[in-house]
Amino acid sequence: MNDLFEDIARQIIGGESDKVVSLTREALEKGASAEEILNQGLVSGMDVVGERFAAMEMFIPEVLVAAMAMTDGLEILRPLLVAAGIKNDNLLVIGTMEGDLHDIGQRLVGMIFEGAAFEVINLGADVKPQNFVDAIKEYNPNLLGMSAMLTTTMVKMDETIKLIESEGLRDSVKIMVGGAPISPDYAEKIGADGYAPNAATAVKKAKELLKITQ
Ligand code: B1M
Repeated sequence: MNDLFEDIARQIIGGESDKVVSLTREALEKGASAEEILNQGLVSGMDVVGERFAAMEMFIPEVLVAAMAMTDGLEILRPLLVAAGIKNDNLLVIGTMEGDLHDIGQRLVGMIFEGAAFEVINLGADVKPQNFVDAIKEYNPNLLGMSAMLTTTMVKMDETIKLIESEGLRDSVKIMVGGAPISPDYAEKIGADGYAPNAATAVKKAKELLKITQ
C-alpha cells in the first residue's frame, strides 16, 4: 500500500488530477482508510509542494495545479471523512481571512467537523471581518473558525475579534483559530478561545470549549 500512497503524493506534486482521483479510488478499493490516504498520500504530496515552493523549485502556477489535484482527491474522500453523522445543534461557521486565498486546509477542517456531526457553513476564502460578523448575526453559530496561512493576513483575526466585540456578539460564540503561521500564544494574545494545529485536534478542542461530551 505504501507504493500506492507514494504514487498519490507524486501525482499531487505533478498536479495530475485524474491520476490522483483514480489512485485514490484504487487505494480505497484495496482497503486503505480515508485517513491513511489523506495523510500518507495527499497531505504528504502537498508537504513536498510546500518545501519546493519555499526553495523556489516550484512556482505559483504549478502549486495551484497541485492544489486543484488535492481538492479533487479530497472530494473523493469527503463522504468517508464526513461519515453519516447525525446533525445536531452545533454549528460551525468557518472562513479564511481577508486577502488570503488558501482554502484547502480550512475546507479539510470543515469536513472533519461535519464528520463530527457539526453543521458547517463555509464562507470560503478572502472573508472580510464584517462578513464574519454578518454571518454570526445571520446563522447564530456556537463556534466560529478562522483560518490564515499568511503572516500578512493573520492580523485580520485580531481585527475580526475586535469587531465582533464592538458589535456585542462576543459572548454568543466561541472562536477558534488555526493555520500555518498561528500559534497558541497568538491565539491567546488576540483573545480567541482556542487554537488547533490541525483538523483532528480542532474537533477535540471545539468539543472541550463547547462542553460536548460524546
Ligand atoms: Co501559498 N503560501 N501563497 N499558495 N501555499 C504558503 C502558505 C507558504 C507557507 C509557502 C512557502 O513559502 N513555503 C507561504 C506563506 C509564507 C508566510 O506568510 N509565512 C505562501 C505564500 C507566500 C503565498 C503567496 C504570497 C505567493 C506569492 O504570490 N508570492 C500567495 C498568496 C496568495 C493569497 O492568499 N493572497 C500564495 C498562493 C498560493 C496558491 C493560490 C498558489 C495555493 C493556494 C490554493 C488554495 O488553497 N486553494 C498555495 C498553496 C497550495 C500553498 C502551500 C504550498 C500549501 C497550503 C496547503 O494547502 N496545505 C503552502 C505551503 C505549506 O503550507 N506547506 C503555501 C495543505 C493543508 C491541508 O494544510 O493549509 O496548513 P494547511 O491546513 C491545516 C492546518 O494549518 C490546520 O488544519 C489544516 C488541516 O490539517 N488549519 C486549522 C488550517 N486552518 C485551521 C483553522 C482551525 C484549526 C486548524 O480552526 C478554525
